[in-house]
Amino acid sequence: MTKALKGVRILDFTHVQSGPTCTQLLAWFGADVIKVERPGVGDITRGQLQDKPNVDSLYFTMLNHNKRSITLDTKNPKGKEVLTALIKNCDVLVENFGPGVLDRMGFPWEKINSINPKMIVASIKGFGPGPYEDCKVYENVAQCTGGSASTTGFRDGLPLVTGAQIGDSGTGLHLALGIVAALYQRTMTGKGQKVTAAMQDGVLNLARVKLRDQQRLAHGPLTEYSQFGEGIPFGDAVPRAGNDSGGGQPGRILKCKGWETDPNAYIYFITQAPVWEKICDVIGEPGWKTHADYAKPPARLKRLNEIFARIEQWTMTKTKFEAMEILNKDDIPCGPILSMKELIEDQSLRATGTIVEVDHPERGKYFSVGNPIKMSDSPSEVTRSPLLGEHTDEILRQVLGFSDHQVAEIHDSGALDPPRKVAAE
Ligand code: CAO
Repeated sequence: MTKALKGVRILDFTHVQSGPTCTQLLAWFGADVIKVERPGVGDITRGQLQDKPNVDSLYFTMLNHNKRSITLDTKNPKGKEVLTALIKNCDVLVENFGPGVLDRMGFPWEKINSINPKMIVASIKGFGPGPYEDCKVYENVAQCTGGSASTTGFRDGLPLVTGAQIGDSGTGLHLALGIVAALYQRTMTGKGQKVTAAMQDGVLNLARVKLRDQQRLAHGPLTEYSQFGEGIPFGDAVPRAGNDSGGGQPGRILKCKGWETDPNAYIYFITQAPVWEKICDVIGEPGWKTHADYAKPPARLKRLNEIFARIEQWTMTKTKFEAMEILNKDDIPCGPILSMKELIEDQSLRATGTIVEVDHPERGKYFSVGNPIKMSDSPSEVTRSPLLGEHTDEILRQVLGFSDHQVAEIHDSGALDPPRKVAAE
């Protein structure tokens, strides 16, 4: 079976998390992703958060599946020649260097476009044009500057960052979509273009409902927020809403049996209006079906704390899985709080390839998250990440067509060696 992006070649200049997320997705769709890494060092994450000494970290391996690795010192004159050949032979260059790095390397957009007018140059930066455009950015900075942290957490507590990497992986996803759209446009125009995704913009896009609420505030209190029922006035900015549901159907995280010792014995429970009567029956409050204080959603909004406290009395008598089973029979939307331990052991996620076991020559077997996007005609198989420079000679010969003599010249030039070694020679 063929793959959706078969025949597309990516010059992958990405590192850390945001860019590698993007190019890993493209690789899963069948693109040939050539990761260009600094000789001797490679992507810094190879050596970060190592669980086993002297082998590529899970941080690296889990973000760089299905890619090939070439090491190249792009500041070495011969290295620049090889990079030029790569630009000629690839369809897309993806990078998430700090601001100005590609220009300082001697490869601004204009030059790349003159070398290969069909090339799409896709970049992730922390910020778009404006006061912060020159700043380096990591995940949590993006969460803080994109509106997520100010709206996450409890009203009376600190702003919070989330475990989901919405700044890095979220922006990588945005960029991947931009690249695929640019590739499609190129089939009609024949031209490349610049594609940029700023992490602040990506986070703000994911926090869109909070920008919605910011504007609703001008017209009155946000009635679905707990603080409305608690009689606490709203300020001029969207407050943190704890675990309140972000939609029009009130929801909360509630304790389940075992919560005293298990930090994840909780369930998310949504009091969706169409199933309100079923909820009343399940929790043993049939009188609430007709009582004026509870029967209709607007009346319930002022009593959410009381209502959820009563529902919690019921959920505390069940495990989160028992509660899930009972509630789903009645179509009541809910979800157990699943730990990473439970997810990694989940057989249904294994069966769909969302959790995969991968074998690596140096670290052995490990689990990873496979492609979450399933396509009926472009299956994704997850293959291990490359060792540093594993495919250097293969790429020089097979992709760039260099002869034995040229490859020897490139080796002799020091372009494939760590700069430190060159300086010592
Ligand atoms: N050969 C020679 N030099 C290379 C090279 C290669 N193959 N690959 C990289 N380099 C050099 C660059 O040329 C650059 O040198 P100069 O600063 O002298 O021009 C240098 O490596 C450092 O690049 P950098 O600024 O990208 O890396 P950093 O570690 O200082 O910063 C980060 C990291 C992530 C903060 C920064 O890259 C960034 O802001 N990226 C954009 C936003 C982003 O993606 N952030 C998410 C990261 S994941 O949390």
